[in-house]
Amino acid sequence: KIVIRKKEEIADAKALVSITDLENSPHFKRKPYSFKDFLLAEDRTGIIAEFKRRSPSKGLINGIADVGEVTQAYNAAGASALSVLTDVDFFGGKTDDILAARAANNIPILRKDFMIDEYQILEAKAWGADIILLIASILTPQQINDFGKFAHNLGLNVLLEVHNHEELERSISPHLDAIGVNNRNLADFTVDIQTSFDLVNKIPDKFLKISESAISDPQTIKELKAAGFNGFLIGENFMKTDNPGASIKEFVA
Ligand code: IGP
Repeated sequence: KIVIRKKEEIADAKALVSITDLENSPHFKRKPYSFKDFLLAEDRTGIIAEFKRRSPSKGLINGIADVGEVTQAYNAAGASALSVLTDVDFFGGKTDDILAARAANNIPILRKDFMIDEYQILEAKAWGADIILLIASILTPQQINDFGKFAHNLGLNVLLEVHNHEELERSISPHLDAIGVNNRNLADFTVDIQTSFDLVNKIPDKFLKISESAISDPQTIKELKAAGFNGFLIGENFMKTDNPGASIKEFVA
């Protein structure tokens, strides 16, 4: 089970880089890419392709892949967006990963992490991300609304992640752009694609609809699309191979 770092630990990190320094980052002035434009673009696949070294459920997935190379290959294969893990403790992510992905690509990047403080949203912008993730199960409705508003004021796109109907209902806010149904239960790591089919019609149509996790074949994407999903977040299926770039190419062929 994932135990989220306490807010005080993040507060410690604030001593390292001041908010002013974050705001002075060269990326901070850039207008973030529109998640919607890339998800719905005719020449893109709707796939949000993830760079993930390891996970709490699977352990080591890929210890050698180069983040610049892999994300460029994802982009070249038609990914609508990139997802880059920056959580260190559970996923072996690094700040440098998102910087390297940004330097190599001009499509939207999701900072994949457990956001529990506005400071992390400033980091995301400073590191060149376009989208932040808010996970309903670890945030109050008030936090979701406040963080969403904070991100929108910075021009960032906001993806809310839910796992059941109750989380969805309590977390809806005008400061969201996309709602992702995580097929993986973060409490026990069980996966079930049916979670997406069960929730899709409960998501208001003004939000982009994303299905997340455990997607491993193109046929599932066809079915999810037919059910109303616009986006498909895929990590392990590509990362577990020796060549994630070749693997996405084959997947979309
Ligand atoms: C990708 P998968 O099964 O394709 O590797 O899943 C992504 O959905 C998953 O990494 C994820 C995740 C998260 C990771 C979904 N929500 C929240 C960390 C935190």
